[in-house]
Amino acid sequence: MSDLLLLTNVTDDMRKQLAQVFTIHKADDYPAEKITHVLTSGSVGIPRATMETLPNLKAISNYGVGYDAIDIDAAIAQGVMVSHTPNVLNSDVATTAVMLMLMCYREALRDDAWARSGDWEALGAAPLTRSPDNQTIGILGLGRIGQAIADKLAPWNPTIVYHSRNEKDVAYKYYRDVVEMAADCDVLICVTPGGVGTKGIVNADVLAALGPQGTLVNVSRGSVVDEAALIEALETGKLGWAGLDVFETEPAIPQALKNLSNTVLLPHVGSATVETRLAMGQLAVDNIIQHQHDGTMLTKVPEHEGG
Ligand code: 8YV
Repeated sequence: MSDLLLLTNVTDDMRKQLAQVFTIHKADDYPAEKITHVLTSGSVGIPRATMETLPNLKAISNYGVGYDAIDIDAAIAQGVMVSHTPNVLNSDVATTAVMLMLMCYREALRDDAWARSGDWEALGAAPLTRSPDNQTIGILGLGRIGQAIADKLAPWNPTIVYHSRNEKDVAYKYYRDVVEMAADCDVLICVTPGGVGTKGIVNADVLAALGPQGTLVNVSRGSVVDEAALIEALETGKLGWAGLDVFETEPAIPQALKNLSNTVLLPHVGSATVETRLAMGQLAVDNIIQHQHDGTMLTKVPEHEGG
């Protein structure tokens, strides 16, 4: 049996399948020279330094679509194949993005509190909210999840625009410049991969361009948004609202974001439904078991294809 280093929590069923093929080791005690396979998650990844202590490592299966916590260049240089779990989570992450946008527009948290607290009886009707209909919505990173978000938004009759590294063959308007796009948008939805290439791409200028009536939604990685600039913009009214599922130093969330009434905060649950986590877990297991059998993986990261 080959030796697998397990760096993330898995379900009993995943563990059972893995145990048929691998001797499973946990992060606190493993024989470095024997490890050939690693299973980790999007938020844990594997530090480059750890990877370098595993001389016989051949494959890493990432239980998540985002793999910015894995140093892909170092993995490829070490001859390690890396897989992730694309597609199976598109729908639920897109739902999370739409939900955050709607919660901001319709002040769902404020009005829930209004109903629970007795304010309705004491003060009367809650103040009016804004309609999410007919808005211009910018998608930052029009990949598979970005497209799913655009599709799910259709009933609200939006004008969809986008920024990606490269222009795509789609009907939506493309912006090369993120500030220019933000200036034309009511909502900016971040769904671009994390990592050095996108760090702080949503900066103070982008937030100011989005403006006092603007809404930021982030379901990608906390690193994509300059969080200090975001807090300043929300506190001073330069930006209207923010719906956030991810944070720069999660699970820690700055107290300032918690104190604001124009934020909706979620604990990185974009893909966290029973159905989707089952599908992601199965794909992560299938990838690592297939590699053990024949040296291939079902859903290798695009860098292996030179992408
Ligand atoms: C998971 C994610 O929460 O897939 C991703 O990239 O961010 C989420 O779906 C993450 O993989 C859990 O570690």
